[in-house]
Amino acid sequence: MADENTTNGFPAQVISIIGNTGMHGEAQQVQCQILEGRDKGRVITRNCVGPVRVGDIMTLIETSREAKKLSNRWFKMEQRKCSFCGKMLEPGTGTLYVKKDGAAYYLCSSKCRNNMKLGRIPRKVAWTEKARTDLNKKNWSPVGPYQSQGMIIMDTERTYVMVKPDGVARGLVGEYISRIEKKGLKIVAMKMCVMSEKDAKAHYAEHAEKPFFGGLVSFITSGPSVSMVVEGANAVKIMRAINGATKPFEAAPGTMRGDYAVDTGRNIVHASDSVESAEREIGIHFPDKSAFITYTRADEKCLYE
Ligand code: IDP
Ligand code: MG
Repeated sequence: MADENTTNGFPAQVISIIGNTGMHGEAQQVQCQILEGRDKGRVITRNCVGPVRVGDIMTLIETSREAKKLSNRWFKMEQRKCSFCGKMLEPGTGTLYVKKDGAAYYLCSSKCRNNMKLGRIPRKVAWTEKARTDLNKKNWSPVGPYQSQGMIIMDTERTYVMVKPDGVARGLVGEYISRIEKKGLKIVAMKMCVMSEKDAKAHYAEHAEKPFFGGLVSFITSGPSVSMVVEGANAVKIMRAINGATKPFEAAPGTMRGDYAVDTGRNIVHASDSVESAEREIGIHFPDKSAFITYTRADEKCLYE
């Protein structure tokens, strides 16, 4: 299924193992953060065949056009060398160190680690001054040994959604969360706050020139709102569909706005309009990565094929 001709992949790091699919006993669902390329920083969920550990760096490889249509992608593990001595690492050996900025170093043994910390000159590879400084600053952490392989099948995305102050005031938070949960999407971060003017202006920056901008910012900051990050396959499009059209008189019955709103300026909920907007908006409202919680829903096996 993978197209060998399209190998210009980019790396993604496994940040958590979120469940076993039960296939071959080795298959597992992992959450990865993309480290480079146009999707840098994006967190994705993949089913991996083969043993994969937290901290593994995998290369995301675009698949053939046919497979792309199905939004399928495959992962391939990178070949790794010890960052100190340059020796090829056998699968299942070595330790991966990951810096806070995502840079990854592999060390084959504690001897190499000590040598590196002591600032010794490696025999075979150029250990850069920057990397040595990074290591001495201790702003990195070991994330365990790695093993090879990893083939990835399913695409997951995150979106930012909000119950606006009118929705909160009208007691519609529970209704909205209920719809998200029943649909099968996963809430991975949630907070109630009164949005600051700065965040509101950043959030609605695309509307800065519109006549309703001032009113929009003052309304969105006028009382508590509930912000969430929602995850799942096609989460962005699904949440837009759950919300309904911007103008409530155009919103279909069965959508939040179709069921509960009348006026465009009081349309109770928000959802990012694209993956790019979602990333931007998540960055504004959830700048702290520790706000995200990884867990498995009991019904995930029924939700995804
Ligand atoms: P969206 O929320 O469906 O993404 P946008 O066009 O991005 O819709 O507009 C952002 C928000 O600005 C809307 O949800 C609505 O609250 C408000 N808004 C949009 N158009 C108008 C308008 O013509 N008058 C008043 N408020 C508006
Ligand atoms: Mg919008």
